[in-house]
Amino acid sequence: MPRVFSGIQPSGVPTLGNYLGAIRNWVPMQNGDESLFCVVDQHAITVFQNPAELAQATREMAAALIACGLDPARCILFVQSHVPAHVRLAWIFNCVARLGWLNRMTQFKDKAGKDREAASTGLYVYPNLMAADIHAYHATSVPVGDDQRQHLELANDIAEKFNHDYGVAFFPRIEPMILGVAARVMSLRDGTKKMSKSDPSDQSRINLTDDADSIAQKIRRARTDAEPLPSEVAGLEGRAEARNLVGILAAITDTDAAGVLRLYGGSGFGAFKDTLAEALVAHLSPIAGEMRRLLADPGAVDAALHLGAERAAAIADPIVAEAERLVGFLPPR
Ligand code: AQP
Repeated sequence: MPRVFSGIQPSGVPTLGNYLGAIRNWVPMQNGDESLFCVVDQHAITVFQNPAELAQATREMAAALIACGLDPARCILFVQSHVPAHVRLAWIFNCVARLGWLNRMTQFKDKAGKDREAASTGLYVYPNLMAADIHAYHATSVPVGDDQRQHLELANDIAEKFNHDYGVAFFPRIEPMILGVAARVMSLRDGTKKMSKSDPSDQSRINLTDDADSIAQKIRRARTDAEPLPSEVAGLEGRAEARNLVGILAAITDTDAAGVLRLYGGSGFGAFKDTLAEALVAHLSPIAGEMRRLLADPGAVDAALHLGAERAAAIADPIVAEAERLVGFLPPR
């Protein structure tokens, strides 16, 4: 099995989008030292984070990953800033990637908003650090949501240019793994925007820590249109909000949109939303409970992360040292 790497930002509480598009798909990929899952705090500060909240969110994210089924004994679970090899390689990649390539990144345009001059330079070079996260381990398999596809193409362009410039086949090609029927979960308030943990509106998302009442209330208030659900998938065309809710129920009940519409085609949204809320509560409540149990002993979570960082560094340090040697840096010792 190829080496797997994936990361998640501690920029808030993980959402249903992070869970269905990423975390839940990581669980069956656990394969000892061949599977690395990283809480990417250095990516998170590309947008200002309150320091005390960032530290807490980093630990909470690790607890969420463990509660969702990642076992620190069966994979390498760690925090990005604990392994300096990532930023060492990112600097080299800053010098390999071309401005024109970064200018095309749609996530930068989305996150920077209208006032691009005011965005951090970290946000701009974020994809170079992401490429370094992966290539520092010679990982070739990267499970991500659909929104990250463009960044992975860039990571391959960087590797190819590095290999070309230095005349070696050092960094392998990465294969994105875009998984699941809910590869892109959309905001509950706007079916054209993805669900995000940093969306200013808490009503736009389901957090993995939400209690049953909040989940039911958010689903009840989720935006929809006035038509009943169609019986065929083609009938969801042009109905972004309906498509999103159908997709969520499909993902949570391990079926597809056609399977959901076979059962609920012709129903109004009232009854459908009740079913969806019940399914979400049944699925997510045990995760929230396990997170609370883990966070009651923060020292144990931190200890697992420290051990994960040591195992990660043991893989990344020699790879990044070799990249530095290829570039021409004098060996430090
Ligand atoms: N709405 C989504 N649907 C499916 N997958 C999603 N992912 C994020 N949102 C959705 C996937 O979750 C993984 C971790 O993402 P991240 O935390 O590194 O960054 P992000 O994609 O920017 O996620 P958020 O929630 O939108 O965070 P903020 O609000 O901080 O920007 C990735 O694999 C991503 O594809």
